[in-house]
Amino acid sequence: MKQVEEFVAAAGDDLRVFFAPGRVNLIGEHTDYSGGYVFPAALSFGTHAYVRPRTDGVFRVASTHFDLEVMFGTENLVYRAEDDWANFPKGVVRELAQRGIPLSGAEILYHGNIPNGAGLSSSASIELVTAVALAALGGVDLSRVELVLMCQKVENEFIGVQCGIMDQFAVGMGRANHAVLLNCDTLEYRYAPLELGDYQLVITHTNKRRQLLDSSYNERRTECETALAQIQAHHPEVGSLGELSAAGWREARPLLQEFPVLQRRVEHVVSENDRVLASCRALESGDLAEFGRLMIQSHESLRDLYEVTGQELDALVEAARVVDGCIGTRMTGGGFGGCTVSLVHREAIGEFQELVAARYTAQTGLTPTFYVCAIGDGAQEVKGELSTWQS
Ligand code: GAF
Repeated sequence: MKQVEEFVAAAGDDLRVFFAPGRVNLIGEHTDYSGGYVFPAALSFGTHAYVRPRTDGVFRVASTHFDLEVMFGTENLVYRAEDDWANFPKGVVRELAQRGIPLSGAEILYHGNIPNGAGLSSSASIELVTAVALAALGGVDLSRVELVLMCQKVENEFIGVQCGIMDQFAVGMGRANHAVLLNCDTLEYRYAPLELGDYQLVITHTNKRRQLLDSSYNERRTECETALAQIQAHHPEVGSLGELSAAGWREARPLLQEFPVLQRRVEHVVSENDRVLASCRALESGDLAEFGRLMIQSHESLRDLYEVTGQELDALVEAARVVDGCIGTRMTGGGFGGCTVSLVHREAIGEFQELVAARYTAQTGLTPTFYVCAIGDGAQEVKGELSTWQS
């Protein structure tokens, strides 16, 4: 790509290149901000940041996908709607500056291939690639988990999306060919090898765009907080919804009997949490059929109890379920549009794409996009020969 080549040529020996992936969540949806479990993996595609250090404290950020170019310093940084995607790097610079990290400015060109608004964490990818790059430029040794938490703070406080920790964690901490089982309450985690045998993960994009900021995402979080407060009024020992066992929830459920919507939300969180642990066990024992069944149950719970799917995601899942060779399918990410993830026999992938596209288009008028996924590593500096990563 010409813009990248020109940037690389102009930067010469000063050039540094960083990469942060997108993520796909296998199961454990809308559990992170309730202190539950999630089971995401980093994708092999994501965002590259081509960086040329400056010495005047000024940042100039540009993207190969948008015309917008924004310049800013390290002080008085505020969210501005017209700065669009550049609010992510601005927020990161603001956080780093507040932590006293030396920031001498930089030219940054972003070049990514995560579809925007697809629920594959394009925002966390820009945040992490910026944070990892600027920490490296500043020569500071912030731990990766610190950077992950910092980027979540950017999203919560600068952008205004009350997201949990899952996206930033997967993007910052992912490992090739592994999923991460993360306890979002304690941040304890472990990697589980993604051994899928003859099956592959296929992401299908509804091509219905949505942004968490204008979806009901924040409303769901508030509902969970309200439900927790009601439960805590009688059971102060319950620290988070993620802590509730199925038996604990059966006992607490009558406390919310006047709030059927809240009951449904909690029911989802508690059952989804169990499904994450069961999925991890199924994967580790090679029981992919069980893993697939749990994916489908997860989608049904997100559709009926948590109400974050919508007709496009439901149409994709229904279309996928009837394809021979597809043993599991569900929405992934925040919902309200975005993508599904499906477990498909490698020999059935062509047929899967054909049948799902035909049924989905007939039902919605939209054309889906498919990505057969490879699972990659978390954010990092890219070293080595230009030709291996250039554009
Ligand atoms: C979005 C959020 F950013 C995550 O924190 C998580 O809540 C997810 O939606 C739903 O599981 O991706």
